[in-house]
Amino acid sequence: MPARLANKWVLITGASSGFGAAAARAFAAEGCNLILGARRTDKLEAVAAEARKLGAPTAVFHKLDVSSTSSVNKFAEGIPALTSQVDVLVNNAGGAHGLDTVANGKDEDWEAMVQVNLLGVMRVTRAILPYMVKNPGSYILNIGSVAGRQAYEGGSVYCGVKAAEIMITRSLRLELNGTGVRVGTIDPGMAETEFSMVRFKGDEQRSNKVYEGVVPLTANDIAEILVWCASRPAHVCIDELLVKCTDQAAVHKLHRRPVAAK
Ligand code: NDP
Ligand code: 8X3
Repeated sequence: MPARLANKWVLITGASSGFGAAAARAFAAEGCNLILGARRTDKLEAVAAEARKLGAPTAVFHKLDVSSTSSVNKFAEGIPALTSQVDVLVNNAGGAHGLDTVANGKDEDWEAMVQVNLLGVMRVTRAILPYMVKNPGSYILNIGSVAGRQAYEGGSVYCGVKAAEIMITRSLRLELNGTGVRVGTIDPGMAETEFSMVRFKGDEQRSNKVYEGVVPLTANDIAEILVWCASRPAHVCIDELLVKCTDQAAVHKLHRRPVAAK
């Protein structure tokens, strides 16, 4: 029997766009309470309002910068006023900055990717774990990437931090064995979100090229998978899932249809 999600408490980082916002809507439709974090609070406010309309009994949001320990700790300090337990933590905040080769890489891009994708997951997990360990059946769902499983040119640091995310997930599962807390990584391939606009620093043309002629994953595809994982019975842990669009057989092997001339 699938677990009932109604009234569970779900905390999502990076809930202002893409997978995180779609996950907020999907968990809201299941009747979950939501705690949402990201830096853009105007976007979070809109996602939280939508979530309430979709059925979330509670949907609160707070500014969160996962690259700052004090921001993460302040975010977590707000939890006891809402609930004594977190049932699902979606460590989703992240992204790529640039697509430069190692030879041309920029310190600020490398540092941002390590801070958000690697240290961010560590900081948030450390801060939220006390609300999960007394709660068998709770689930930490980390968002990895196909990039953590396959290297590509210009992806050195992003591939590296997403590979680290897989190892963090595996270590944490070992550390939490016996507590009943589940830990999994969902590793998507190409999905059309704000990801490429962030990677290419607002260059819309370059960003659109990434998805040209293919049918990529959508944020909703990943949100549905997160809800499915969380709704498995407490004795079932989805450890690792690699999810790609059908047009993407491998990072470099994409089936692109001809695009009509404009
Ligand atoms: P988006 O750019 O749409 O979403 C990224 C989210 O992360 C935003 O909500 C952003 O919020 C948040 N974020 C970024 N930096 C920080 C920070 N320092 N503190 C808090 N929140 C932050 O992209 P996606 O939805 O695609 O990305 C979500 C996750 O999925 C990322 O971890 C990404 O690496 C991963 N991924 C994406 C794939 C894709 O092709 N789209 C494929 C595989 C994995 P804000 O800017 O408001 O802080
Ligand atoms: C995002 C997918 O292939 O652009 O994590 O790195 S990819």
